[in-house]
Amino acid sequence: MTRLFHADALACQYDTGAARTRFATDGYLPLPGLLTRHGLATLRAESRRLERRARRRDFAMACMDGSPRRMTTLGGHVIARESRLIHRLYADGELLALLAAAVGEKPTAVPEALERHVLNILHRQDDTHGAHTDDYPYALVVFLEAPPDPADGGLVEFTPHTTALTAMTGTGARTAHHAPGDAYLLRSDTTAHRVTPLTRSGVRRTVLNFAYARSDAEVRTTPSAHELYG
Ligand SMILES: O=C(O)CCC(=O)C(=O)O
Ligand SMILES: [Fe+2]
Repeated sequence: MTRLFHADALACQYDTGAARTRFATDGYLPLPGLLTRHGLATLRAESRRLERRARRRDFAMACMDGSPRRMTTLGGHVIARESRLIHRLYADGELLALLAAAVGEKPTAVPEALERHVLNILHRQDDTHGAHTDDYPYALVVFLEAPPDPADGGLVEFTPHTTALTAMTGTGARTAHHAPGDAYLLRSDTTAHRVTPLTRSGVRRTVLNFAYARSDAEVRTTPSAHELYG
């Protein structure tokens, strides 16, 4: 199989120790250009095909301080049935090795299919994935489409080492812009995060989010994933 991603993306861009320190400090580690050109084209085509099964969501999530969800989503249970490609990529040995090098332990698959690998599409003005924390500790977010201009919104905003969603409006919040083919790794259970609203129509932001667990950790799941992907 032609490669979908650069297995050496971490090693090429970081000293491993520095990457781990940065991830531990910031709760966020950018992986620019993780996908190969072939990988981006293939996964884009796959997401276009899957989008027909996706559902429009427009609600306030009660368990996350009523933060808004205005987006189109497809849950991991459907993707597991419909996309062998994404199902395989999620469990790819080289991808897991890259993640292990960044976080300092081998991430394990999330037990629940629904939360494992999801597709999030922002495609209308004001679309946003409001403030939250994830149930599981590690999220690899892979960009298939993104507005080229940061002024168009769709930025990931995050506050390290806090689960308080009110912190998102404080001075500790940081934003990052990514291009298609980029990815980032997030310590998603202890880093409050959101995606800023699209400021105009005619732009799209599509990501795959791969969630991973820690082998030893107990997880208290929230209703959030079922509300957004069920
Ligand atoms: O789209 C993003 O950048 C973040 C996605 C996310 O936070 C999630 O799916 O839980
Ligand atoms: Fe998240």
